[in-house]
Amino acid sequence: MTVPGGASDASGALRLLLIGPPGAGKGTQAARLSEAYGIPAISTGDIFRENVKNGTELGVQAKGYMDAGQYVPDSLTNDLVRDRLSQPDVADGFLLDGYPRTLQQVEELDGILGVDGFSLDAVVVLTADTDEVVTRLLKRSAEQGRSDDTEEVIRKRLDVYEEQTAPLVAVYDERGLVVNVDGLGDIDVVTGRIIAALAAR
Ligand code: B4P
Repeated sequence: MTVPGGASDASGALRLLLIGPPGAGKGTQAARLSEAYGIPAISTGDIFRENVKNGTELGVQAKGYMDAGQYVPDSLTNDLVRDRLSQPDVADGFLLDGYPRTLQQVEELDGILGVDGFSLDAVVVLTADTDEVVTRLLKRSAEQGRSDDTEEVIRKRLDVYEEQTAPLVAVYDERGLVVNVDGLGDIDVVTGRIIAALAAR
């Protein structure tokens, strides 16, 4: 499915990125957008957590970084995305949630897509202020007990985001791909904002 009146390539495939600080609502919105557009949502964070849960070699390697609020090394992350994007279900498009997060990952993704002559249609940047995201993540911590949702680790993750991921917005903005969306407010309202912003492109 394509965005009515909006971005997608000649084949109708829609390739989106979702960028935002921890707690901005990436995972929450990715699930809804996946359903709305009929494309798989691929969350590197979810894939890492699944590997940690199953005690795989990748999970063992990733866990220490995640628990400290650090990014998992590019080499591990890039390999898993390269593998995931080789699966047949991405033929009609995909939504990458939480990847790329570093400039090196941007280059890697360019390379992965470039081999097939594919390009991105839009990069949705979800914004939310620090107080709000800390509140959300502490609430999630109380509900789900995620090991990286302690206040100290949340603050570290926010610093890492500012340092390593925020600069990606300028890179994609230069390519004319960025769609800024306010992530504050009711979850359905935020979904509506994203869909409207993509349709307006
Ligand atoms: P992620 O899983 O991506 O975790 P996150 O940034 O916290 O976002 P998440 O999607 O879970 O939360 P959301 O904002 O939706 O990454 C976890 C870790 O994995 C990273 O720290 C890193 O170590 C590693 N990793 C992942 N990708 C990597 C990469 N590319 N390179 C290197 N390392 C990588 O939601 C947060 C909470 O807010 C939820 O409880 C939700 O219910 C709530 N919420 C959402 N929207 C709301 C709204 N509108 N109002 C109120 N609450 C809302």
